[in-house]
Amino acid sequence: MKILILGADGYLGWPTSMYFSEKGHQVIAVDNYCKRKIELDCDVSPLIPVRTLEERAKIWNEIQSNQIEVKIGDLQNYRFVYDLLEDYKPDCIIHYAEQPSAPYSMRGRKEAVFTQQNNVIGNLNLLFAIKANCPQTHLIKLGTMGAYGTPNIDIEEGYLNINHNGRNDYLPFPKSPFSFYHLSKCADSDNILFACKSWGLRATDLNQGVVYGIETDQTKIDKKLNTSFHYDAVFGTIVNRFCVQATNNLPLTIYGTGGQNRTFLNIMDTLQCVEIAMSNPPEISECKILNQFTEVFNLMDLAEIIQRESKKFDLKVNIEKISNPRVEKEEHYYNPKNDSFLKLGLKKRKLEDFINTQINFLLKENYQIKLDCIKPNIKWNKS
Ligand code: USQ
Repeated sequence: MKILILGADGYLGWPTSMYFSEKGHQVIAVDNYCKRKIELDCDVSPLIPVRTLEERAKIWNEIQSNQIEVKIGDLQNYRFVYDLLEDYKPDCIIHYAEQPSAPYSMRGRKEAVFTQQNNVIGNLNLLFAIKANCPQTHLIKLGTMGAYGTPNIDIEEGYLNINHNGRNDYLPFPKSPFSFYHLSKCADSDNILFACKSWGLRATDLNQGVVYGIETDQTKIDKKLNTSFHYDAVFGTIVNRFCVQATNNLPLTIYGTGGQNRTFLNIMDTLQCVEIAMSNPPEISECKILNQFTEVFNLMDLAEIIQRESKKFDLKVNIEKISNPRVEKEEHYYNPKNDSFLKLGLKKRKLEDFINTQINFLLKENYQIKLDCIKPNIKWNKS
């Protein structure tokens, strides 16, 4: 299959590129390097230095017969997107090419505008380019579980049966996101659904939970093929941050009470889910919406698991509740469904079985961390 991977320089994009290349697919890896610019702007950097996409593809291509091709360009430049799709006419497009940090999007006006412009306009250009050049292609788009927020009802997969004033309908699930970043994903989802209905495109929108993990089978082939792993308060997600904190004699930073519940999955299960989605394409005009996660954790329970696992390495780890920089419910009902992936054969990795591998990796490599980027300095509510 000819697969275009957008956002291929990122935490998920690069492992996805190698994963499908190793399976014999033709992979075209695309990125605009915007995350690297934001890293400079925020003075944060991945734990392990990351070679450019071109350099990593060159290393990969020297050891693998199936080559990854790289294109550098911005989805906001519609000519670039149109030319790309006209030249390659891919069978499948995996779209990760978005500013992924909720805190960055809440840093101020400039960052909120950048996030929404980059994400929403980039996605819209892509939809128009698909319509013009390859309307049959299967668009797989990375969305977020955060689009739903934390409603006081069960979270279905994308849609909800509603009975209102004696009438029924099956409608998109109400969205109640946590940040301008999550809002950009909601706008993307609406645009994709509309494009499928109106133009007969086909798409799978993956509402993904919080991803953790530092290695995949392909990054293990050569250290120079590592992915972009963050532990800072801008790009680092909670499990990855906690593991770095635990292995550096720092307390685990719980924002608020720790009563928040979130969905989680291992980075290797992201690859598994995307592959399952690719093997089960939607019909013409259909927009499938799947909830992509394997486990649900309360944040305090999560911290305690990491504390317990760290003890096995003789690490004494404290848990510190700090003032929550975000505006979010700290105690709430949470029952999201993920039946679709389970029915399609997803084999779940459990965080508890895996987390010691990540702690062990971090202890062994003993990378230098920057202490000043651990504490969150972006506040949702500045007053
Ligand atoms: N949190 C802490 N301590 C920390 C960091 C985070 O208590 O040191 C809390 C946050 O307040 C939040 C939860 O952990 O309640 C998750 O935060 P996160 O930073 O791990 O993840 P989030 O900002 O929600 O965003 C991440 C990815 C984003 C993806 C999203 C999926 O950065 O790209 O869309 O996870 S989800 O969370 O399901 O919306």
